Amino acid sequence: MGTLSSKTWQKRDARVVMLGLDFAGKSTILSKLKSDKPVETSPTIGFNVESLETFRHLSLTLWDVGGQGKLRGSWEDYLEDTDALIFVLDGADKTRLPEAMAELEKVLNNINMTGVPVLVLANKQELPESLSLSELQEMLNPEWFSGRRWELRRCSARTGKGLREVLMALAGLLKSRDKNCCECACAPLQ
Ligand SMILES: Nc1nc2c(ncn2[C@@H]2O[C@H](COP(=O)(O)OP(=O)(O)OP(=O)(O)O)[C@@H](O)[C@H]2O)c(=O)[nH]1
Ligand SMILES: [Mg+2]
Repeated sequence: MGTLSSKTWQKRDARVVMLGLDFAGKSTILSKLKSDKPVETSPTIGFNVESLETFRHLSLTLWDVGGQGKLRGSWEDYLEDTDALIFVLDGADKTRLPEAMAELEKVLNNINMTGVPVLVLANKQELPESLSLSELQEMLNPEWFSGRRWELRRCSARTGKGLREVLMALAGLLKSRDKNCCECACAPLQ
């Protein structure tokens, strides 16, 4: 029988905050990650929080915060001691993407977000009108990501497509902040 070093068994807990405009699909993502069952959501007032056990002995506490305009003022209250941010876009709603990008910029400029890795998630990818990775990448200003690791990914919380990769990306972002990104369509900007 092989032996495993204590480091291998060491469990890591990470605090991850998920933000994005209302209707982007944050709560659907959280539910799908937790139970893999189809869910009906209603707009989140306040937050939902779940503990998730993932692979590589990584456990997450994932905070899903309501994204309606009147609630966004409270987003900064969730950013302290955050290990990673997931910012969810409705990748099929072109008209609201500029608003989403403006909110993302605000969050990234928060003092508590300095150096914090970011996963930008374009949800609803199964919809035919959803934007491609390259179209989305053009909307992201590289300067926002200076000094942090980040990835851009597409997923569908409805079908579950891409969600396993979301967890893998998160694990990678959390594991090493200085390792070069290799799995996403975009390179992290230093
Ligand atoms: N087509 C499609 N619809 C989705 C997907 N994910 C979520 N939705 C739908 O989008 C709507 C909003 O989803 P929520 O998860 O409640 O959105 P939210 O980001 O939590 O919204 P707030 O709580 O208001 O911030 C619901 O009708 C979901 O069923 C997806 O991948 N594809
Ligand atoms: Mg919600």
